[in-house]
Amino acid sequence: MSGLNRELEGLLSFEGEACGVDGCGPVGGERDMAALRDAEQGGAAQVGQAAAGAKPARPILPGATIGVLGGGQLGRMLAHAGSRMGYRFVALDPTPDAPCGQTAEQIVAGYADRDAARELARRSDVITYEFENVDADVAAMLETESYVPQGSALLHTTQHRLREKRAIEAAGARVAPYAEIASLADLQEAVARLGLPAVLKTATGGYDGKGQWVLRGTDELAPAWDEASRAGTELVLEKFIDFEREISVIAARRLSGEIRTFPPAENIHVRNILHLSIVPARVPDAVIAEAERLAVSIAETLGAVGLIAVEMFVAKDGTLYVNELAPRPHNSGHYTMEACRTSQFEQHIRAICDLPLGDTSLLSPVVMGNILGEHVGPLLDWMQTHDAEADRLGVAPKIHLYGKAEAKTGRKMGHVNVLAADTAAALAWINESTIWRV
Ligand code: AIR
Repeated sequence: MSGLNRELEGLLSFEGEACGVDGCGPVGGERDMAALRDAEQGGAAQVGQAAAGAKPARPILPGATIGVLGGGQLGRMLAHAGSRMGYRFVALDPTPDAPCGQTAEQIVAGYADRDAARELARRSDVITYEFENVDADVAAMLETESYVPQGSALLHTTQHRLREKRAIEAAGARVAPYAEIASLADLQEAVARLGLPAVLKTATGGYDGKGQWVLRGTDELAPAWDEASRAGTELVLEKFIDFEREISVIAARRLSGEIRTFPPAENIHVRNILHLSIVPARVPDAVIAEAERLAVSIAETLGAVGLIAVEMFVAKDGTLYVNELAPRPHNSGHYTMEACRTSQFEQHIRAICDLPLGDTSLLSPVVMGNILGEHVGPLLDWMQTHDAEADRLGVAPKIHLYGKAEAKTGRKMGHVNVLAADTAAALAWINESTIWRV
């Protein structure tokens, strides 16, 4: 091994965010080292300017710039994890001073702006996305003109519920019975066949409960059709699964095929928005093992690179139904930031840069609680007081805020990871807390 490689090996030898990575991260002159390394490898990768159409030599090493389509909280937390490892970040997002733009460089432009996307490519060695609603055509253009290891095919699949369901079924997993809806007559026929309650969803564009109508009575069909058909996208009706629990598994896959999964999270939603993720999930070990097996099968079948989050319903008899997929860091994986040896954000960087994946072991039981717009005021009040209840229960609440300017009701503004000796203590603290009373 050359002296240079030994030095690079040293730069990469840390494991996860729990190792005091702050002390390891951004190392001066990484760009020079990367350039030197490229010279050693025959100059295949041009750090800072991925040549059009050329695939940079893998792996992508610290000193390189990671371009992110989307500049929200997921991009921000990716940039936090990646900059500790020595990467630079540039995000493309239409909102000035976006959450990721506060910790990385930002190009302020719409997702469909091809010139801006080309500028992102010019400034990046590798491109990723943090939001599935980024423009798929732009992602496809970037895939041919620069380096997008995740590819645009998975984005194309997961941007559309019907395509996504077919892909899940092809991976050998179950989905809730569903029907494609193109008219009120289709809706009436599907409801007669699948029964009520059922959920009408837009095939594209929805997240956090947006673009969904729960149907409980036949009198609700026509009004829901009226509203949903105005969304200008195809619609899908899903049979409502009477589930016992909702869980999710996040898997990471590298181009080389290496896959690791994070411990499944049990998710509790309020008004269709994730409220809590409880880890370990309170389901039998056999369900955990099956959920992890399905996530691996889906990641493999879809040829995912980077993270893929798999949301599932656990029916009363233990059967798992896959609800939806997200080819990016996921809200239900925020618990990994303090509670796992490697966070989902570091793992995504490792996967897209083709570095060995990190250990995903759980360090502590944890409950993640989302901070929505309405919770920010109570959270800020709580932060200024000594919390005797946290001491009594032996819990450590860790605060994450995303730097969003507007605290609208229902908007994700941050989260709290409550570390505890067991999830019951963390849940007891959350129930007692004044933060989530509204
Ligand atoms: N996001 C992406 N898919 C689902 C979610 N929650 C994150 C991304 C995106 C941000 O939410 O980080 O950029 C958008 O948040 P908002 O509050 O501006 O809608």
